[in-house]
Amino acid sequence: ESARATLEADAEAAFRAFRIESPGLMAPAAPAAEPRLERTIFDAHHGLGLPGDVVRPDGADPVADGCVNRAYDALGLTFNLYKEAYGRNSVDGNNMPLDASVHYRRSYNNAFWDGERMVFGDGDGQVFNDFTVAVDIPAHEMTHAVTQFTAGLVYQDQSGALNESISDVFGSLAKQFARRQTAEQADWLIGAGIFTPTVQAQALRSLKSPGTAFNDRRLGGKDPQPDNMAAFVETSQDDGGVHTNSGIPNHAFYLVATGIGGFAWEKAGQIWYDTITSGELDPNATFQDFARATLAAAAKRYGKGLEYEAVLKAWFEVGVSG
Ligand code: ASN
Ligand code: ZN
Repeated sequence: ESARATLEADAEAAFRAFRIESPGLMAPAAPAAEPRLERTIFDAHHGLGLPGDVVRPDGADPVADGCVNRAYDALGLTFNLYKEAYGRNSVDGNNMPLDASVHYRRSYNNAFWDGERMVFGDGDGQVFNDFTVAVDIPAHEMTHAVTQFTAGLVYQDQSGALNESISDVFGSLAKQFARRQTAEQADWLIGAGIFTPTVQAQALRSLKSPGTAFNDRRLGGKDPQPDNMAAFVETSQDDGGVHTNSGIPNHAFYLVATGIGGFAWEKAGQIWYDTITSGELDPNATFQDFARATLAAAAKRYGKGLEYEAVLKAWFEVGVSG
């Protein structure tokens, strides 16, 4: 309880500073322009060159290649989540056209945002299917672009794990938004369906139960994600464990969303969105900095009611306090 009191006191100070330093920052900003969705899907033809050739320009009919159409649809879905839930026009807030390349390299077991575009591998067909089959993966990659244009979280150690977590949070929210599922109904999985049936894996990661998404020798054994600071992984690999320690803020978001209830993209998502767009978060923010910023954002938007309490309780449960 004293740790909780300290976190709350610090959040209180952060909130006061926030109010003083950013008058009106969270008032709904007038959009710079009418929202405009412009998608272009490219085919890298299994090579390294990017972006490759245009295979589906914006407004064109679906093509025979399912990867192309899934990427096209996922970009549209994620654009709509940001626009409809948060009033954001594309990843930069200014209608930046969205490009994605599919069929990058051969048997490539990953997807990424390269600073300009989303890129998807086909998977090796042994362990991984192609990376467009789970809508939360394109949404995760697109959210790296949103983070780049907003909080600018440095992709290393705790700020890197926060960067990763934000991509998982809005990736999962895009899937929930598409399915109109409440926090209770959602599966909270990232990458469900990207593994071939022989792999002992339900997904890449779980926000509901970090550490339980897979257990397969070919994936290095058991899902290594912690759900509490007590199990924080110190490592120099993976930019300081950004895909591992993201389990902690991921689970905090899950607890906030289920604590508040209803559609997670509404209040919980709004609090996280306000946090990354506040201009108050340091690019090298720690989990504790981020926790305080989410509390300040919750208080700013919803006052100190059940939403604020849910945020406070969630960070306490994952061991981020004091
Ligand atoms: N799929 C990974 C990600 O977006 C690629 C990477 O490690 N940057 O997190
Ligand atoms: Zn990522």
